[in-house]
Amino acid sequence: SGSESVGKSVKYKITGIDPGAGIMQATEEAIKEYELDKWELVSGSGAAMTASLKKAYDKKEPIIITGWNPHWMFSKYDLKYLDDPKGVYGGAEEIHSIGRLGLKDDHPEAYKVLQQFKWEDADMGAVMVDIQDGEKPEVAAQNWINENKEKVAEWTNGVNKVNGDKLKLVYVAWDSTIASTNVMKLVLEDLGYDVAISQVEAGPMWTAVADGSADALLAGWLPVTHQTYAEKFEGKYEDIGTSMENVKIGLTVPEYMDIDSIEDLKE
Ligand code: PBE
Repeated sequence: SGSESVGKSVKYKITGIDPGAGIMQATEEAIKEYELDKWELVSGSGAAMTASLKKAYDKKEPIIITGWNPHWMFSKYDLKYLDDPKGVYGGAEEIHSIGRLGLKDDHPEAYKVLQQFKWEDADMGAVMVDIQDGEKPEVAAQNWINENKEKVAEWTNGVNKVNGDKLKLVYVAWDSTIASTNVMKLVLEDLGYDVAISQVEAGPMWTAVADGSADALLAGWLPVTHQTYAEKFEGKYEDIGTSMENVKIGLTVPEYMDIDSIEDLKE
């Protein structure tokens, strides 16, 4: 049957990203829930996954990846999410800005910016596409800021300038998070902060904010994607606000593949 050939054609492999990503935990869960006994989730990185996607896509070969929105791959390629009738990947997720305890008292101006920080899929997408097209992250971030002064003015509305206060943001090398973290770094620097951004893995990112060694992270995907981290560190961080609504994670395939649901992977 067609579905049987899908499994065989990809050697029963789902091409994933870094092991600490929430979407990896969700995919392990999906493998259990949908009884995909023959299937294996292969870990790697966001960059390795999109390289594999490009290779397969250029030859119209089958591939199954762990996808999410916002992501530039949806504007570069014709892709679709596989239906998830069991709801393992959740529904509409939100991106939360998560701060260390005490951030509001220590850096009230930065805290206020993070509280007022809200943008859309298309905004983050523009930064991501620019980076994907070869621009340095900080240049892509500055380009977006230059073109979106009104939006940035809303984030900084009523915020006073500071004088070189140090801040540390932690992030993971997910394309979406590289975009948001670079934009926020420049916005805070423009207000007078001295901002360090530090790239780590997902677990260490949450840990750094929970133990106070970093001030904030911008990629708290909730309620499902980072549920394990949010529960593990409950009471040790502050959920400052939501920067984006209606984001999504799920198994993703090129449109040319003849499957529509995770259930089609079963046999
Ligand atoms: N992501 C992008 C992350 C959160 C941001 C969907 C790859 C994750 O799965 O944890």
